[in-house]
Amino acid sequence: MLTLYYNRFSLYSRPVWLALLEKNLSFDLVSLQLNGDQFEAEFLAINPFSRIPVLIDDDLQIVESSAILDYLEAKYPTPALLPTQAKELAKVRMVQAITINELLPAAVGLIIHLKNPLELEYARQRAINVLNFFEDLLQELPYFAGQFTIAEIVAGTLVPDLPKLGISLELYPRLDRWSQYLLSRESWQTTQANPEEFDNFQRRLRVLVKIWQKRRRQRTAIFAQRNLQHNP
Ligand SMILES: N[C@@H](CCC(=O)N[C@@H](CS)C(=O)NCC(=O)O)C(=O)O
Repeated sequence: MLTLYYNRFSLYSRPVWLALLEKNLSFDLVSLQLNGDQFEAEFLAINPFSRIPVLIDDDLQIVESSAILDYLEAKYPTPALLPTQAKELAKVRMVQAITINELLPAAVGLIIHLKNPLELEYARQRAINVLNFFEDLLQELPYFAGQFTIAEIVAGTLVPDLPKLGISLELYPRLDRWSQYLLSRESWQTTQANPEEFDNFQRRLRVLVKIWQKRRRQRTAIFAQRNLQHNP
């Protein structure tokens, strides 16, 4: 049996949740609040890096969202969420990495830097840079790689929400059409937050990010201290 440790609003967890739904797998969900429960010993035994998602498959514990997505693809290849053609695979991996490395930090910046105009503008520019790139890459195709893939699953958890963060998709008609289509899929309807939930999530994230950074610094200091005691 598959078990996914997640949070409904976690931008890293949602692609895994979507992949499980798109592949029609049965699975259990265990929700973490991320208000400190990720630092409890019980969860650290599952992921010592104190992050979600984690997928458990019998005696196997998999951390890191990309590793989980690859595992699901290899173990449950139908329906396929990765293309086999070199060019199409490159497109999927580009969209996946750019979403995680560029768009996700930009979206977090748009949420947490409300009172810092310089940081806010940087986050806006970063998001716009990604949108321009994705609009070109999508061409007139329904999906980035011609078929529904992990590119949709990963970028599709963020791009459709950008208007709620003040970045309209009007200038990106291909991405806008693509987003509307994804939002109509059953798996998106199951996992998508409604506007009120999304507002609450933004408020919560502003507080949580500070708690996570503080707790992580404290844990690092404790490890360093222990290390010093064992190796003076
Ligand atoms: N590289 C990891 C990142 C996971 C991650 O940062 N997850 C966030 C939730 S979206 C988390 O668990 N944060 C808790 C924390 O930082 O303490 C992955 O791809 O799975």
